[in-house]
Amino acid sequence: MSLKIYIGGKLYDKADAKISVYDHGLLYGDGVFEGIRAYAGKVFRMADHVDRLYDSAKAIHLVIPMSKAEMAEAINSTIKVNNLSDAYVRLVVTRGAGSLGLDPRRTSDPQVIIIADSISLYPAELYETGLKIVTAGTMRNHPGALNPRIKSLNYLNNILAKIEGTNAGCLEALMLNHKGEIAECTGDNIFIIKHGEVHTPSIDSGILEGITRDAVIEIARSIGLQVTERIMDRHDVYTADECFLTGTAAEVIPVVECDARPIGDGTPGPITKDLLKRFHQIAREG
Ligand code: PXG
Repeated sequence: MSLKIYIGGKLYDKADAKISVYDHGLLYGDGVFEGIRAYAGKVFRMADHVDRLYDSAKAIHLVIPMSKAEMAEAINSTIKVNNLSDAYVRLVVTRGAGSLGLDPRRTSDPQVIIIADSISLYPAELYETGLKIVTAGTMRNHPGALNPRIKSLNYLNNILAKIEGTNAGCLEALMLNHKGEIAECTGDNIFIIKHGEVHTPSIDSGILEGITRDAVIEIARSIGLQVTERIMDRHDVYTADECFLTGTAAEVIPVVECDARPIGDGTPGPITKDLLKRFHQIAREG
């Protein structure tokens, strides 16, 4: 059976799921998105994802043509109609089709697209052995240009950073903000462990406020770990005892090397492994 894609309230076979080439989402990257997971048929942190989507839309003056409750219902029914239980949902809201020219007033009919499928970001063995990362020269968006808290359809600088990483033989790249401080990786937030405490860049480091990041902070605090959100620099990563990344697609993945320096003893650390295990448990329990 072909995958069914939701567009504007209707379901289409994957091959027939199309939007206009005049859509400003395509012409200008004018739109917002979310990446959401479902475990055992239940969406993980649905309300947080829907809230962030509407916040991103508001920030770009985009009115989503349905309520949050209707959006949550559309996400659930798209997963269900495809008979998926563990799923990755890619939700996109575009500005809609219009005439050529930047002005959003030339568009009408924002498109809500929901793809329920699966995703595998990194090879499974890297969850055991850990990722190597390098710092990219391409920096994260300047908050005064496009605030990184907006999950917009403009991911080109993250894509350029990702290419820098893969060109250097690493599957992920570390992005700095315009001040040279640690921001995040191209689609994941970053954490380090030092002396048994957890540290992660604060929101004002110019990052996306990751929902997996929030979940991991809660899990860490619930087991008595000290978690500090702060300004961090590369020295903090190089000298960390442990490091890991979080994201909806990546979940929790250890990092064992940064810029050719082994992190800790160069293998995934015990706190990272524990948090990874607990995250999987909590995600599956709902
Ligand atoms: N930072 C950035 C820049 C992201 O895009 C995260 C952190 C992690 O946030 P969450 O809320 O997922 O814990 C993201 C997540 C996709 C896709 O194609 C989306 C992301 C990452 C990778 C792929 O759907 N966004």
